[in-house]
Amino acid sequence: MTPRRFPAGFLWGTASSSHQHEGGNQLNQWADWEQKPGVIWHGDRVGDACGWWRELEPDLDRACALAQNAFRMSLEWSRIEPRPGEFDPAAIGRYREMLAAVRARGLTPMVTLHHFTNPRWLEQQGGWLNPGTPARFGRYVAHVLGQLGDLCELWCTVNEPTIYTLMGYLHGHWPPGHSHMGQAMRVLVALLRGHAAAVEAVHAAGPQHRAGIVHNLHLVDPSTPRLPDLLIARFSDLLTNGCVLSALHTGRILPPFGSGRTIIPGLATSDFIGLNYYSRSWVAFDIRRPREFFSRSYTPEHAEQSDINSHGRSYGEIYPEGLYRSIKRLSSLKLPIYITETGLPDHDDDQRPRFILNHLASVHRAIQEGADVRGVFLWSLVDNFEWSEGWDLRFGLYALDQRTGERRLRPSGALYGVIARANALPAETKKPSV
Ligand code: IFM
Repeated sequence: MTPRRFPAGFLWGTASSSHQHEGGNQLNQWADWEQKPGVIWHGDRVGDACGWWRELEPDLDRACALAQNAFRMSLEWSRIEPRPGEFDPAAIGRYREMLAAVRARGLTPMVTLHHFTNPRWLEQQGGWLNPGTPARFGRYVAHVLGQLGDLCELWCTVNEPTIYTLMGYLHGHWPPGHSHMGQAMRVLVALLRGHAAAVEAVHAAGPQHRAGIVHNLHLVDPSTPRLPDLLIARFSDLLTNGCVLSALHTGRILPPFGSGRTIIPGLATSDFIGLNYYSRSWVAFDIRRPREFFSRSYTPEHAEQSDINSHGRSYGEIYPEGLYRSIKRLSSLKLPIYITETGLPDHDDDQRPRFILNHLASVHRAIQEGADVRGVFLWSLVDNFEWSEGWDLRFGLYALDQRTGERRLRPSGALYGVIARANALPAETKKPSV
């Protein structure tokens, strides 16, 4: 057997976000949220996170030691625009240093413009429920491109709009802690408007710049082939994936989010799509659950599952075939695809090596069949602050001891380095079962 090669110039990286990795920021809505008792597992705090606001370089060197050639990070809106319309040159200066350090190491930067956090002042004005927010975001992005556009060309506009909406406005596990379907729909549409405004600002900065949204494609499969289960799975998929994907394709917002005639100018002008893939859910029709649209979502016990979260359930089923299916589905958008995140919480690293091999085999298979996948970014280089799950879920290729700041390379990290260096999967890797 020959090794399975990836295309020349394929990007191998890891993904991160400002709030989860930088530390020491008191300016966004999460800094307020973590003061509330009981909202974060074990009462954890983000604290110094991975310390990147002070010093990013040693972790970039670790990325290079794993033969990486790309690095995805996000910018913290609350640091750059701490008061409405007032931009902080010191924050821009720090991001210039960080991006210069990324580039100096031969890593291609990919920068996310909105990764779940809002400046406190924006949140106090209603966040993404405020009709002015998409345009404000567009102005912020134009400022960023003016200040940092010489250091990066690949821009992710909004990270996982469906997850932001679900967690903050339906489940209420994230700020602002609401549970309101009408608000959730408005927020999702506002994030899509924000994406369109950001694409426009990125494009205005020059033809070398490329912009795309990052969608978390959470697969939803019916528990049986019976009609009620099929229909409920279809409906869940529309809410979870279809609404965003069709909007990107047509520029229109489908019912129930819009009238179908709601057109967002610029929505369908992305240059690429970012795919975050982690897991899938199964759904069954359940007449006893009207508040959940008569659906029961679950992971079968026989499925292989990753570490347990604060609700006593696993973070999700480990299902490599789902990445192949997700790439095939996104290919219909006819845009280049970046796997902007995939990964799993696995404290003792006994699942991650196989996870990496099998998920990359899925990527390779899709590419062989013609999918235009340009790169993969694993979540994440170092253990980091996992939002309402705090510090218990460990996604890092490097384990982090928060007390000492010490990093320890996990075997899965070393394996990822071997694959990136070869730009190929080792020959002996078994294909994931279908
Ligand atoms: O940590 C998150 C990240 O912020 C967005 N995508 C999923 C990751 C793991 O849950």
